[in-house]
Amino acid sequence: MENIILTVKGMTCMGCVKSVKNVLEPIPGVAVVDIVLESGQVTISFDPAKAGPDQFKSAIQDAGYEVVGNG
Ligand code: 9UX
Repeated sequence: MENIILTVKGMTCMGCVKSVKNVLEPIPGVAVVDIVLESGQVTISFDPAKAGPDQFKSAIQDAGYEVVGNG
């Protein structure tokens, strides 16, 4: 298992947090998604053999939020 932290812009309430969680959690290989609303930090624990950062970024962007960086 590997961890990545993405910084996401545009989440303004816990509903947004839930929306982002809901698009990431079903991705095969994703084990844990932890989101801090205030900082926009999205921590994803995943199996690198099955999923990766590009896929996470696309899913977040498709949900209507902006990925502004790693870490
Ligand atoms: Mo909260 Mo996010 O009511 O788009 S869900 S602002």
